[in-house]
Amino acid sequence: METGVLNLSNFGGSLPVENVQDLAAKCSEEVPARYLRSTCELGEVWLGESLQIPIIDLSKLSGNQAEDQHELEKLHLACKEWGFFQLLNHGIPDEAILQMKNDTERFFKLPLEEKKAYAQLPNNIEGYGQAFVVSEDQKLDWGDMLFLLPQPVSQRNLQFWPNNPSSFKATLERYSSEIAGISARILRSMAMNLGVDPDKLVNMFGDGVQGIRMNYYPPCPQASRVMGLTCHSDATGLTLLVQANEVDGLQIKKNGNWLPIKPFPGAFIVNVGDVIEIMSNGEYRSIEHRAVVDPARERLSIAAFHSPNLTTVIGPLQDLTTQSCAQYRTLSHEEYIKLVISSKLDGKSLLDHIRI
Ligand SMILES: O=C(O)CCC(=O)C(=O)O
Repeated sequence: METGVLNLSNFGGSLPVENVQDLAAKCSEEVPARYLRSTCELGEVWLGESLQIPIIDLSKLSGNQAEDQHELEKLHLACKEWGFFQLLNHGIPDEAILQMKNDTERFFKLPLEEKKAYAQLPNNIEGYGQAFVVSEDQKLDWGDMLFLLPQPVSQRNLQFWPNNPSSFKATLERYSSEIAGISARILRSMAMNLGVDPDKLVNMFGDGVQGIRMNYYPPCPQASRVMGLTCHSDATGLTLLVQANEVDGLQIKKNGNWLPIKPFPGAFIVNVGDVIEIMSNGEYRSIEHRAVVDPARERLSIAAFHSPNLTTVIGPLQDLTTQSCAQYRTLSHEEYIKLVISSKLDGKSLLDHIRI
């Protein structure tokens, strides 16, 4: 590895906790108290069907035609007012997505001992296990995950990439590169909308960090009292998520309530992360979201997180702070990653440390 380049392997990890898939197989009625949440934390869920996140057609985002201008405006509003949208006509072949879903599902179906061969190591965020457990008394999420860092390619830790299913490595490699391509196209449109050089964000995110988190949420006998993934905003720049099976569970915070998201077949759910909120100097919003679980069916999702390359500092873009004051501090990428890894998931609390 080149000298002077940050090594993503040693930034710290999560405290080890019980495997939830295994625990779920043993719990037929009551789950341990550490998983149960207060009514206040569970909040109110929006039951109407009328409100849904915007839909963006990527094939219309080149910005060259009049109809593209309309789609760019829709994207701008989606990023400002929702921080979330569904992305259609993205051009990734269905079969690449299906293969990724299938291989993920097959990995989680392996016996625990086999999955443990890819377990997270102390002080490392990659591998099979849980994330964001930073204290012994913190509430726990009803889910396991396999987290990998496919990019930058020079920093891949193939020891955490499953050998079973045998197609997994090739599938992830293809998925990772297809998704990074889509992410770059969205970033270009976002830069145009923010009024900065169209290549600005693409250059910052070029050869950047891509993390892929495969989430497995087992069914839970007390589903309405636990959380699959605690309410959080993404500490990264841009996330593209797919549900790997037919079970819904993603909810986003809207007007103080939780809004369930119904994914369109073939769409990616895209969201603005904290890094884009910071770089846009608060114009775009990274929105709190969470995953709930089902009483009878397992749920799987695959989230692909994109962050700038490791030489990029994290702060408001200079072009956006000539007319108005910077609303966030500028941090080195190293400082930023350390802050993220040492924090538990807690809504938007990370941004509160950085907001001026
Ligand atoms: O499972 C989901 O739908 C949400 C996943 C998520 O928010 C994450 O992995 O950060």
